[in-house]
Amino acid sequence: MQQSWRWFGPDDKVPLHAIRQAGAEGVVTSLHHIPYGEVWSVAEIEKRQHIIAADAALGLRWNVVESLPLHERIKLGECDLTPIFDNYRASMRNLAACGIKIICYNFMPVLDWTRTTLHYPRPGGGLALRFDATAYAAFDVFMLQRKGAEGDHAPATLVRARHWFDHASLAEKDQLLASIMAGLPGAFDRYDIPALRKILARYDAIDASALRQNLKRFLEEVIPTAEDLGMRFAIHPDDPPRPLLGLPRIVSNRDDLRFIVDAVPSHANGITFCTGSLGAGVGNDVPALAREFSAHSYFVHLRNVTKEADGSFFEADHLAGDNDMIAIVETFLQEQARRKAAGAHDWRLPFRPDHGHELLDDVDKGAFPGYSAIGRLKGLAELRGVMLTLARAQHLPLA
Ligand code: DNO
Repeated sequence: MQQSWRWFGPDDKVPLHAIRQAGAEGVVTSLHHIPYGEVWSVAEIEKRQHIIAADAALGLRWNVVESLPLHERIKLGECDLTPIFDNYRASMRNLAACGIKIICYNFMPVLDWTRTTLHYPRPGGGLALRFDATAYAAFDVFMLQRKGAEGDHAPATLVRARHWFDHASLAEKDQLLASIMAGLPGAFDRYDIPALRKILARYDAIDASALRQNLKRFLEEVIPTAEDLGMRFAIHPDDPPRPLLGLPRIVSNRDDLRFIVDAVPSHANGITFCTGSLGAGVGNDVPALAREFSAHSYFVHLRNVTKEADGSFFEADHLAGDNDMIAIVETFLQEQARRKAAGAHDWRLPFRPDHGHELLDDVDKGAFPGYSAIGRLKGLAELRGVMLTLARAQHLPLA
């Protein structure tokens, strides 16, 4: 599998040479400075490519786009979307012209990944990302004061949430809002509470089936172009995989993934198999999902979570937590072997160690939440060990 590493561009506190030291060669990036919905020009794409490849000794190249973001209006299905789809296809053509063929995107309304704490202490002083059911309920019911929100939380959680809200300082409440908003790295839209209420209201009439139709429409607009260009689309699952703030989420479980791959059947229409996002879903058997959907997966995010009884979870070490990472990796190595045997030129599956704890000198370095240097280096090293061992034992091609 192609060892890759997410890099947020020249503003990323983790420099390119650190990627090489960690042992990755693929760089996963996005043009975060271009507003959603505008065209990515060849000049801007090449500029980023040149920065990545500037020091040839590092041997790095941009292999996956994460993400080519969707304008919110595509998810909302609002107004005339023709110019937005045209722009999206123009960006696709420009990326393909530069040799970049794998596009990761998501279809989460309003928010991307969502956590309530970015610095959850682990034994020894490492820091992890955490989603806490109590803090989330306090935000939803008492800070946002969303109509009907009480019904979306367990009674015992509501009692704890009320207590949290009554005792939290203003700074703690601000911190909670900032943590919830942190999942939009590099994005233009950051919401305060009034702005969040406004954007949520635009989704009032959109339930899960309407959102699914909007996703299907998007796929119908872009997948034929992707086929022509030899591109692979890879939708990222919802994180966490459940409705949030009353918003529907439609990339959360087996049925959702099935709907997506069947909505527009095509080798260009695939999945980013994110073990951490899917792994936070109580009903998701992630190794089984990997077996079922590996043939549709064009990009893999490897990380783990530990779930708690009330719906909270935190990000565990890459090889610890609730999901059997060894079994999952084995499935993807076998899928690579299958692709290679079938003669596919792009049989190597890019993966990245997704998120990492803040460890040792990571602390206070100001990297994007989840995207520390040492924490991810550790995750990648562990995963590489698993891959080498499995590949040798089962005579599977590695990369
Ligand atoms: C979290 C990431 C997501 C992902 C997007 C893809 O760290 O996995 O932010 O990049 O959802 O569009």
